[in-house]
Amino acid sequence: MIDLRSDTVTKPTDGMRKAMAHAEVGDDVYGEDPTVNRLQDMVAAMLSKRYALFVPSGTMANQLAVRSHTQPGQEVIVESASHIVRYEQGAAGALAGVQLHWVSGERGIMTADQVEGAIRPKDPYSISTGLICLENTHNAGGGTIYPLSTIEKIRAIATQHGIPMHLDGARLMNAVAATTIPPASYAQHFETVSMCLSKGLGAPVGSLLISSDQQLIERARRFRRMYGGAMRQAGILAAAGIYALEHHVTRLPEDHIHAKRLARILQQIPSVRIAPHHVETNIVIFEVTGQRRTPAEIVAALKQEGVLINAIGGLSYRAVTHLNISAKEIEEAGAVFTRVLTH
Ligand code: TLP
Repeated sequence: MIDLRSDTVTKPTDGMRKAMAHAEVGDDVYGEDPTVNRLQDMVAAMLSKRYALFVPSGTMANQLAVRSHTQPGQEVIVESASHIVRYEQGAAGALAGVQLHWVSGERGIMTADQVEGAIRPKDPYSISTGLICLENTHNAGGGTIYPLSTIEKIRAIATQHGIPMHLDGARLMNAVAATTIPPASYAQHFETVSMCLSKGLGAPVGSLLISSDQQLIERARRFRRMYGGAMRQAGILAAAGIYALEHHVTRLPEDHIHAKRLARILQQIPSVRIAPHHVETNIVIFEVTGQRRTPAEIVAALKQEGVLINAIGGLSYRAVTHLNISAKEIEEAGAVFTRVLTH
């Protein structure tokens, strides 16, 4: 089966499993897991920040940021198709008690003017804006990279209004691989960054919340406990993350080449609508038109031929490349798409 549903489906390699098996561990609730501490230090240094907190998932990292930056009753500016809006089960409202203010970006990218327009006036009756969140790369936008110049403009506005910024950097390293802009150059514009080890980097579990603000990280540590994310001998998981950072970052451009190749194959299919130049990293989003079949039937027909993808609403589908997908499998998947979608 060629599994293109997500880059979350990767399996740990033998080398990664060995690193996990031999990890030195301790109780991380006491701050005594040397491998967790090493991973946290490593990621903080990578982003030129002072602290990092290891958490079970990207969702938890985002939600700790939302909860730690804001007070219940505040508003958070987010892009309308962002992960925080679409895929976190309403946690910002349910757990942090904030309201989300959606801004519809172009393939997930908001402009500085849009963000500025969404900031509430500071008067006694308006809701107060507590946080601005960006997502880089933007998942539902099609793995879109936030231009650094746009981030800089949004940052300037946020500073002017005294509003902190959080980056959902679940796939920050894909943006780094595609642009060669160092992770710290992105991170410098945000009070907090979340980063996932379990997407393109290929670790089985784990994300980090990264910041230079000690008080904020201590608040996040308490909320991590509240949300059930304080783990014990988590070094076994952190070891996989360290291995991923040491071995799987430099290979990310391969996934981007595969995604572009897949987009070009899809472009040749008459029923498919796709702009290959919009494929910037490892996510390929496309539409299938003129079908009598439902999206679920199309997904099932592809599955029968050995290719897994996700239908993501309307006429749209998502295919994601990752470290368990080879160039040969892209060609094989391309042939299946051509066969199944030409009917
Ligand atoms: N995204 C998953 C699904 O939840 C949609 C995927 O398959 O792409 N931020 C971004 C931008 C993400 O894409 C994801 C995962 C997360 C956060 C959450 O990470 P996890 O799944 O670890 O909670």
